[in-house]
Amino acid sequence: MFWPEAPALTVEVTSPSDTPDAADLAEAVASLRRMSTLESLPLLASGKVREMYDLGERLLMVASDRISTYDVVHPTPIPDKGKVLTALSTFWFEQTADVVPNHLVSITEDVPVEVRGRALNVRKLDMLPVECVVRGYLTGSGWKDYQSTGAVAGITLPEGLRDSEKLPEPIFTPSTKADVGHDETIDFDRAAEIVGDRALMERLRDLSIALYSHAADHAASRGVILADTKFEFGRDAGGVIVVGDEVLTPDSSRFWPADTYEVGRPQPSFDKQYVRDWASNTGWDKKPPAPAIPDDVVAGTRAKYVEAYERITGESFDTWLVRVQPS
Ligand code: PZK
Repeated sequence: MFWPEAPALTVEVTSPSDTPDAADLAEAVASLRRMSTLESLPLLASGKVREMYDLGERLLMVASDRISTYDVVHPTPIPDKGKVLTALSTFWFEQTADVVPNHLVSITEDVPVEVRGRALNVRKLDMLPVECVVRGYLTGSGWKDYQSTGAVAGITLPEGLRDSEKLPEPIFTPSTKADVGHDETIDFDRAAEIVGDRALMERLRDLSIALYSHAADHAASRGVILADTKFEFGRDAGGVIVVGDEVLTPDSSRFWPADTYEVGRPQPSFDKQYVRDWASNTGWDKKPPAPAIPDDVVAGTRAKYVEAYERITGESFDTWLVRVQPS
């Protein structure tokens, strides 16, 4: 087949047989799509689902369409996932700018056309070495820790709480930033030790709870429960505390539809439930490599991400695409 628009890229295809077949080539193309490589900028860091590039004075954070379930990235992208998460993060940065300053500089300035909509131009910060987690509901590792100890991050909770139950008030449950493997929940004193400044840690806790409460109230008004979320803070050149990373997205938070919420059982995740349910039914053992996702599950999952964005912001996703379009 003649392909006039073929990009000038070299792909090394590893195949079990000597000659790569159509499936090998399809996988190679899918792998290139997942990489979302910007050749023009120095790559500073690459995470499971996003990349960070150097813009000189600033950074470019690029969200890919990669998706992970059970901590393993699937070989199949979810179209527009990176754009939806970037749009949602931007919505919350604008919404909470009066609660705490954030690192967002621009959604268009110095953002290359090929990543428009999925990338943010942000300020360079000195990142603080703890994850700032806030939980309004008892789920995930919080529920596990409560069941075995009656406490989460050193905070003793009332007896008799059930799976997914709303807490009497949001709690701050910081964690370590693990390079590999899972972040580990730590108590406030340990977090203060790691940061080396107790007053600073108290400020991070108060800012985190203020951000969570603001977002949870907004989400509730739109029929969405914000169960928990994770923030990352840094300091700017003047020492001012700034919230960085992505904020209040499905990759950093648990969003539950309010209309099907039921205490006493795990809640279906707004965005990933399709993939999780499908993946469980395939008999996948949740160890790498993750299986490719079929078209109908991809389409259903994409629709859920867009629905989450539109439900939370009250804006159509197309409005975002127009807003970031090169003029
Ligand atoms: C920063 N990460 C996480 C890892 C990614 C992102 N504003 C900032 N200033 C300096 N450093 C960071 C930020 C932010 N946000 C973020 N690590 C450093 C990370 C891997 C890939 F895209």
